[in-house]
Amino acid sequence: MTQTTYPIRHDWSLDEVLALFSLPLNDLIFQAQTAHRSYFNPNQVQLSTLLNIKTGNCPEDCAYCPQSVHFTTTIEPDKLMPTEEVQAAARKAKEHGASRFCMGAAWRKPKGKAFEQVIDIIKVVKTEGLEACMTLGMLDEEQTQQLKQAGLDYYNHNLDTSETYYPQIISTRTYKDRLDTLARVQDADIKVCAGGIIGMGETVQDRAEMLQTLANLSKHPDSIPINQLVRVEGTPLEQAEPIESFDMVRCLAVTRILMPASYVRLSAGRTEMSDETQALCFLAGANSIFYGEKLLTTENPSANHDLQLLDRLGIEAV
Ligand code: SAM
Ligand code: DTB
Ligand code: SF4
Repeated sequence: MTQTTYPIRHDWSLDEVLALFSLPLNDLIFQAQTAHRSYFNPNQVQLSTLLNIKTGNCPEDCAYCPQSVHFTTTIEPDKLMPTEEVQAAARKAKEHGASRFCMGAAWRKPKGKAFEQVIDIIKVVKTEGLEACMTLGMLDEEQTQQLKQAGLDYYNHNLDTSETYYPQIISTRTYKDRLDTLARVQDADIKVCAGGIIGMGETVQDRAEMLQTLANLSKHPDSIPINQLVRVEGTPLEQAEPIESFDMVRCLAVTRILMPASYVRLSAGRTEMSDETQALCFLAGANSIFYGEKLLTTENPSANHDLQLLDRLGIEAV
């Protein structure tokens, strides 16, 4: 498994990252494989199951998101799910083989009684023997400490795109807001899950800038989800130009090289990918997926299909 010490760096220049994006694919994959094999068993993929615990009516205006109150989509808004329902879903995920349970809430930031319930939810998920991950929007310092004390393992908070492109996608918060929450999570010693979305009309330079920002944080995120945009009807990005599968493969490979010891997740967008594309993504260094029929509000491949695919590739689910 751990054969060589591939360097962990926090001083990547934009030119270096762009140079990786420009490598011939075979050279890029070779380098990503070398990085991957330095820190991980290349034949294992971690399974995370997602549950949307609070749906829709979000005051933010993220152009990709069907849960924003600013856009008209088919999403039925719903208040915070009762703790028992979350527990039942966590138990089912564990029975199906997931090791981490990720819960999302369509909030700008958590508040009041709902936040108190979130604390109870973390505790019950932990009693089911799963790692707990939450994504609740911006956090203040006190909330971050309370999440840590409740036993939260991971907090997901994506940068989503480059600082340059951010204002084209979201107007209701700044990139600095995002970085501030990430710093609080890291200071509280909660593992950071932070990545982004590709396919929103951004340039390769935007992708490189986003990955450079993540790689040059004082500590690399422990988990990095790379999402392919799910183009949802009614959102401003509904008609975004589809990316080609090699864009995803390259982005995952560069992520693996920049942050060799982190879990890199092939996240949203897999329903539009062939089995062969997904195999290439694993070859490029992705070693985590969302597992289970649903992401937050959109479809994911069936659990059976995923287990069969992993089996066909000789990959063990962990
Ligand atoms: N409201 C919180 C926030 O934005 O931080 C947490 C939930 S939000 C839905 C979590 C992440 O889902 C976003 O940061 C984004 O990366 C991802 N996401 C949302 N809609 C998406 C879409 N249509 N395609 C791909 N990823 C999406
Ligand atoms: C992440 O990076 N991707 C997940 C999770 N973190 C919360 C969400 C994907 C959402 C895809 C669109 C939807 O299902 O609403
Ligand atoms: Fe709200 Fe999160 Fe969706 Fe943005 S991505 S609209 S913050 S739920």
